[in-house]
Amino acid sequence: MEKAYFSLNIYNKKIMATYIRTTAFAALFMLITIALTPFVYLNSAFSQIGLAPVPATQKVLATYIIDIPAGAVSANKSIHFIPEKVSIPFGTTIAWFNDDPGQVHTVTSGLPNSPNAGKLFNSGVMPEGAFYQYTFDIVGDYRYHCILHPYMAGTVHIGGAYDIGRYFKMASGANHVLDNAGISKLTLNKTQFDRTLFDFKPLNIAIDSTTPVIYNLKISNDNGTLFSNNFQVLGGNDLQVELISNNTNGFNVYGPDVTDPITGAYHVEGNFADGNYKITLQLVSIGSQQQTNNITDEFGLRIAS
Ligand SMILES: [Cu+2]
Repeated sequence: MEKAYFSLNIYNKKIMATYIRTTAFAALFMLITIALTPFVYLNSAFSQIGLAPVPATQKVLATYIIDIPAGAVSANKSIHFIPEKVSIPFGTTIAWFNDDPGQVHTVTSGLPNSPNAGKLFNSGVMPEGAFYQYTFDIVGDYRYHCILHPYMAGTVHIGGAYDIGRYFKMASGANHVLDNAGISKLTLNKTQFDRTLFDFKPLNIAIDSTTPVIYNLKISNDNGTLFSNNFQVLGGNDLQVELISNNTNGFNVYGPDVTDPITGAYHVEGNFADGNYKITLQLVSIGSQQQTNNITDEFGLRIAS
């Protein structure tokens, strides 16, 4: 499994970073193993002290990645988790990666020192290069932090809204809200959340889990098509696309978060004005087979602020 280092130029040295991280972790693991060996035999609980799983040897189910960036250990750093505040549909698995050189961190539910801190999830100590993953199944807002550095904090919003089309189910971190005409519409409030993940699940379409599938996703409004792009996923996985509202000129696409195998979210940045939009999803091809029978669904989306 290989995490893609998208969008942020500081992560461009992907291969080297992976190599260094793997080597450094192997050395660290050996040292800790040697140091703990006498205790492990005395008390097996020591084997659980939080050597978090290593990407190379563990299967990552995660589709959405939150990064603990270099320098996160510093209280002066403005953001300790990237992204710091996310809005995702229920059922989404998040993987947090510790990419802070030489630093250990935790991902722990709740507010620091609150009575329920760590009750829902707690990664334990994560060395650099380790990741922790958790699947959010219940709608709500979740705060989390690092036990070792309580100024490190983030928020996950789990949305329960979904729309079912003829071929696809579209779930999202957004909510259904009544518009002025009293019609319930999936509404993305960009003041509340500057980013929202959409999950497209094919319904009743047989796709082998290892076959690459290409979808076309179009965003349009009354002025016509604003954005159109093809996205590839491995057949067994949903297509996940995050819309990010910022001052980007035009649209900027990056992802997927996880490249091997492709299970990660894609991201579309744009300057979304308030208004009504249409999201059109079309199945383009399964493996080498072009789909000519127009497997397409349209979903409504309102963007508000
Ligand atoms: Cu920390």
